[in-house]
Amino acid sequence: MASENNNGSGSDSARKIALVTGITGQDGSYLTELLLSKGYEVHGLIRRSSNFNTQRLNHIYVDPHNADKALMKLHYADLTDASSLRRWLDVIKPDEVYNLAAQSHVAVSFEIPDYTADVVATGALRLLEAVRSHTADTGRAVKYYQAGSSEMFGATPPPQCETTPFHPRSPYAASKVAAHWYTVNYREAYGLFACNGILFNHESPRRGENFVTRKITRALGRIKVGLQRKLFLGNLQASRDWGFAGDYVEAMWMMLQQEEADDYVVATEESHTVEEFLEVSFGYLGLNWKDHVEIDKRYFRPAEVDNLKGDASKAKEVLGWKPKVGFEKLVKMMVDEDLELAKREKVLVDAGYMDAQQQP
Ligand code: NDP
Ligand code: GDR
Repeated sequence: MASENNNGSGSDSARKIALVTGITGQDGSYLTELLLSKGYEVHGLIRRSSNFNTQRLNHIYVDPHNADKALMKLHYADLTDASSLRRWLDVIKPDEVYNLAAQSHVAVSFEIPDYTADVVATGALRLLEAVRSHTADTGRAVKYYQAGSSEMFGATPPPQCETTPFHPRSPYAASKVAAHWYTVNYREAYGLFACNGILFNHESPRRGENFVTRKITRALGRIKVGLQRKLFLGNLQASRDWGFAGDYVEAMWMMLQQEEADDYVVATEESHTVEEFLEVSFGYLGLNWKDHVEIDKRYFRPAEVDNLKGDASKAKEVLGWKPKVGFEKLVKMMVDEDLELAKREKVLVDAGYMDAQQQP
């Protein structure tokens, strides 16, 4: 699906142009929908993969040969490749850059710490430097959004707001702290319009299947239709402030529409344990999670973040942002979609087109 040519913006209209890294991820797909609905031309950087990695964008994609309607364009690049970042900035000439790309799995960051730091921390620095040098050479103004995380607060107890000290508990979280301070530094040193969104966990039916919420709802759908019996999980007592990804990408956009660049916490201000997520989701389908869940020590982390609960007062007051989807609605949205997915899988399994294997 990615463009093989140097087909940059080529647009001579008054449309705003956005450049999104991590466009194939959960947030990238929601942000692209939002920006297209606001009349933007959206350019996404995608990395080369042996399989297509654009499933979350299939419903948005328009063949680039249909030039008038194809307002989302994809280009190969990588946050580990500085030259590709600078080149696409020069070609696309964006008004806004959203840096969403990351090795975003906390547990996996303990397995591949070096790579995680390269993409999450140094990758952000590469992109900031590309934006800085592009603006210096061209005199253009470019606004930059950095996808920061509540994981940066780590061991610091809730409620967590913009002034709460960071105490990261994983290579991923430490890398996000570095990216946060690189962003602040480029704002202070070069006057770049650069914002950090410190977003608490946000989920959706498009969430990656090895994050705990989606792992639960995916397994639950399959258990309900008889394709799976057991679900193996780690620490059920961790507490998270879970919101809906569709709400959170609006906050990203709002940050870049302000007069001044600043940093904002984005959260629902409610926290629930993994066990509560199990209660509500299994209860919704009339099942008891205790009949299906087993604890597997493999899913415990070398250092855990016990309790995250944000204070989003600043985003509410300054941006006028507030979440529309609460915890129960989010859980039900995810369960409904994954039940439908499991029913479709069941048809394929019954017809012999697919194995009834458990999800990893
Ligand atoms: P995902 O894991 O769903 O998406 C990550 C994206 O980054 C994917 O498009 C992925 O590509 C891309 N990517 C990974 N490595 C590279 C690389 N080396 N070069 C270029 N692109 C790369 O994350 P989310 O959408 O959930 O999150 C978006 C951002 O927000 C991330 O930075 C995450 O750390 C951060 N964040 C997320 C929160 C959440 O709760 N969802 C909360 C706070 C922060 P591919 O599809 O090929 O894998
Ligand atoms: P998190 O999300 O680490 O908060 O990072 P995840 O869903 O992976 O874990 C949440 C909590 O659930 C516990 N847990 C399990 N987690 C997973 N993945 N798998 C399990 O089987 C399991 N069992 C229990 C975890 O220990 C943890 O306490 C997410 C990512 O999107 C980051 O990129 C983002 O920055 C933060 O949210 C905010």
